[in-house]
Amino acid sequence: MATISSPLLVFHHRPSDFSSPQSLNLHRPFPVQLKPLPRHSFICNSWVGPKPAGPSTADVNSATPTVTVDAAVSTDSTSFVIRARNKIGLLQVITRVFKVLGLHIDKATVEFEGDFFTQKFFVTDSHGRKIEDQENLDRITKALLEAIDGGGGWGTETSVGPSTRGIVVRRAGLGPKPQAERMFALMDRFLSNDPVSLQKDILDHVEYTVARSRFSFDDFEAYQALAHSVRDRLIERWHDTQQYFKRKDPKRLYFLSLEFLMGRSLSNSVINLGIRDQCADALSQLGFEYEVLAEQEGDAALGNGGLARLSACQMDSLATLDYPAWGYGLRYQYGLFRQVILDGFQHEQPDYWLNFGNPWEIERVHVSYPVKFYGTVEEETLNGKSCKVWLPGETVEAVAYDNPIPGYGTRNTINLRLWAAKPDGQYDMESYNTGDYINAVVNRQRAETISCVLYPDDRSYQGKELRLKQHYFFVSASLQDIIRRFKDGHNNFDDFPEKVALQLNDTHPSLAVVEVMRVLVDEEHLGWDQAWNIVCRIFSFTTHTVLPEALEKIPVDLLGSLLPRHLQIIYDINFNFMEELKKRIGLDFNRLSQMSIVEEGAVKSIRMANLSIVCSHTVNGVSRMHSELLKTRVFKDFYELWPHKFQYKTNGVTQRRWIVVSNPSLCALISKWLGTEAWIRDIDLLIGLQEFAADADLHQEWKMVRKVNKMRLAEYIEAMSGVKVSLDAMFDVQIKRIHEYKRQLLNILSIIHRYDCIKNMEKTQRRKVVPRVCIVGGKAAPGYEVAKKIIKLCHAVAEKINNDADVGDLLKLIFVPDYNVSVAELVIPGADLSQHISTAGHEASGTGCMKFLMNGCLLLATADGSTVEIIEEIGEENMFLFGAKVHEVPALREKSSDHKAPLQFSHVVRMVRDGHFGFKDYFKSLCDGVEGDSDFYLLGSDFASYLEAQAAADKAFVDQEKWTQMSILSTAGSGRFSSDRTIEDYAETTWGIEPCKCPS
Ligand code: NBG
Repeated sequence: MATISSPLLVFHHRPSDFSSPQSLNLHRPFPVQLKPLPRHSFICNSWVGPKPAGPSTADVNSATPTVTVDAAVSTDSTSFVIRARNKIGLLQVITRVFKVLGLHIDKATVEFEGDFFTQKFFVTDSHGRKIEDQENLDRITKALLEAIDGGGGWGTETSVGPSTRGIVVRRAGLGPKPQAERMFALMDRFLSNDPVSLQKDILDHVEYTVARSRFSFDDFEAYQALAHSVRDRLIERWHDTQQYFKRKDPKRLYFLSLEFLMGRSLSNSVINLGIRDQCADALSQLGFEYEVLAEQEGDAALGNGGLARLSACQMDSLATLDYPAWGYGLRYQYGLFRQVILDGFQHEQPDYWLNFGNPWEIERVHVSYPVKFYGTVEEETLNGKSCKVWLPGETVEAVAYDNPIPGYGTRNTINLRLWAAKPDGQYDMESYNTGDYINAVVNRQRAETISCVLYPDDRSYQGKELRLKQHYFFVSASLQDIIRRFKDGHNNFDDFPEKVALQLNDTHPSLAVVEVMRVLVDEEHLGWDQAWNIVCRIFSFTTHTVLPEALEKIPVDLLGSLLPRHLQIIYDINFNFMEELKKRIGLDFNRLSQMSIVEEGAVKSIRMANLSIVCSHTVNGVSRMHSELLKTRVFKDFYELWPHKFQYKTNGVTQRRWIVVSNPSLCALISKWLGTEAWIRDIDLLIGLQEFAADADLHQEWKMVRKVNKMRLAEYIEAMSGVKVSLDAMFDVQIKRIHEYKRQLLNILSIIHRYDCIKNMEKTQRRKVVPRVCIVGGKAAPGYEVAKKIIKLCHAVAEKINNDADVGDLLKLIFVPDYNVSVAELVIPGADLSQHISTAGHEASGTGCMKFLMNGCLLLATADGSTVEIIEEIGEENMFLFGAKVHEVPALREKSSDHKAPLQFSHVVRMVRDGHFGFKDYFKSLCDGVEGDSDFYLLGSDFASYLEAQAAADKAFVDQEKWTQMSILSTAGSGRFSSDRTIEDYAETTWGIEPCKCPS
């Protein structure tokens, strides 16, 4: 139920205002709950005179609003009878229409009927006379209908009042009142983007938003003012897009994800709005540098890793490709922890990212919904039918924060709505009355903990109550919002699948399937079969992992206590599924129990992945290889049962963020050689670079761009670590979350090997060594001991190497602390070589590799995840491939340890064991984990081919022309890995949505 600003409800609270609408404060909304009032609570059914010729019986059940004129009912005024579905702010809009047309409302009445209301307005013209002229009556009726339907630009998503751009009624014959004309004149304009207007806006924000004087604002405050100026422009587009979507009413995609790694917004927004240069000019005339201000922004890190950054890329593509989409997520107060390194050890510090305000969000205090937890379920009889009623034990309020997401080269700006938990409006009078005021307030405040902190484990999900609460809180608020929006224009749930596609981003939002069942059956009173039929047509499910331990399971006891009705529904879904399955496969109990949604183990649990597969129409992996693994291993049984449900969608990343924003020099160079900027929207054009791959001029310019980026990175490294690195060295990068399967340890061991080789070389041999700067970065989950030891080992080895003057520039090892989106934007363009070296069959896709590829960085990789498809695009000869293939892995694991590891491997592990880098005891378990039979991730058996690939990279680097050609071909072949391609594929083959482009 929405808490909204509706004058309808003002009536509810203040019936005495009813006959005098002028006394209503239309601009100051009341935060009260909107719910269809039960019949017995009608507050104003004071019909005057005979009942007007109302809507026909056919219309009574129709969602279409009607406006009728009843001229006979009063001699002094004309009555307009409006029947419409009750929705947020509608009455405000209607009242505004009369006002704008210069009409007077003498009196009004309202009657509620379920979701509908019938409102009667007694109206006179500006001279206080009854309106009888038919032409005028028609105009008013038309204006009202347009306003109610949202077609005239009156209604907005949040009902903050009508927007006047594109308004229809102001040209009506009656003519608006002079005040309204003035308001239109002022609001009818868009903000201008010339430098002078931008300067004025920025300085206004310095003074009125940031509240600083002209003598006392610093770079950060200038950034804030700039951000607010950009945000104003985003809001204009956001409004227009939402109104347009509302008018067109297309099928919409709702992207449900618990994590979004948005990074910074300023640079991305000015690029997508096309005002980057204007902003830079405007600022430079004021004595500020755009780049310096952009650096002031902190990262929005509301996610862990690949999955979360993918969501952000996909939002960018959805907006750019004009899809009618909304994202939903949680507004964590603490994002992903900050990684601080002390003596080489990782420490976690809270990321209170909202400390300095967040200019990019719009707080919607009146868009809030109650979310229920705990309690009991009772059986009641309604209209002779028995139904379940959930009596919750706790209610928390979800408040919306909107984040506009602008598309590139389009006016479309979509919404990412994030929910924050707040105490609800119900007070525990008991504790207040007993005088325990402080405790009562403190208890209520606890509600906020739900959206307080992001869980920092990216792939192990223990059944934690707070985590489950977060999931349901998110799901419940989002669905209330989605269903409310659907009911605004539709009254038959059978149309729901025609209008709504719900995307489950991994299993975190899977409770949504159960929640939709609960709402349809318990609240909308649909039959089970009808509700189930709807559920099965709206959900699609993407899984982002191959690791069984990452598949969420929720203990039944926990679920039953927190969400008692949901557990019942899950049991019912499972019962029906098991019955269907028995008919298909017979009494194969082994298989039945493996496929069951309920796991009967030591801890009886709900398997969220099974639940999602059973209830979704499609299931997909995030690369071709991943999808194959799902079909043949992880969800084999389900694939055999429903082969048609399984799809593959190879991930992609947005070239706007990963080339245009983060590598402007490369962006300019590509546009120059392709003769167009069109590739920024149409990535397939990049292939055109192939033609120039051997062109000497391009080579020179390409090398220059790469050098500039390397210089930027070298400066950063020096500032951060004090280590000066040579620009002639190969910059070799591995940045990603630290995980055993991603094998950062393999990288570090090979660096030790390289160091050892250099140390043992003659002077003449050393001259042939290709100098390297090895850069490693990534966070370890706070409870993941092995990952933390890997970070420490990296520092210990770096300490030794970087301080060894004998080795000098031949080898350096740098750990980049606190790796995040902004760090990636700096590091990726400056990398020569990047490593994606997971054990084959473990990386679902990988998206970092795509960002490096687009930036012309060569890949050193295993044939895992999406790398397999990259090979197809650019050819094996343009990268350095090594290691066991996925089908070889099981046999290698069986092999006895003696056959696996080469001597060099044992030697470097021995160096660590012997304390060559100190911390002998601390590193012992790391060494034990890769030797003998415990080398699960096959570091030993891949070591030899890894060293060969490294040697091949060295060799290629010596021939700079060859290297540059490979680099150009990497960028040229990266088109397939744009999230634009992925999103188009989802839109067409999974969601069934079409572009809905807001006119410019
Ligand atoms: C990650 C996978 C990556 C994949 C991204 C995006 C999580 C939980 N999973 O291989 O490990 O590229 O998801 O799909 O972040």
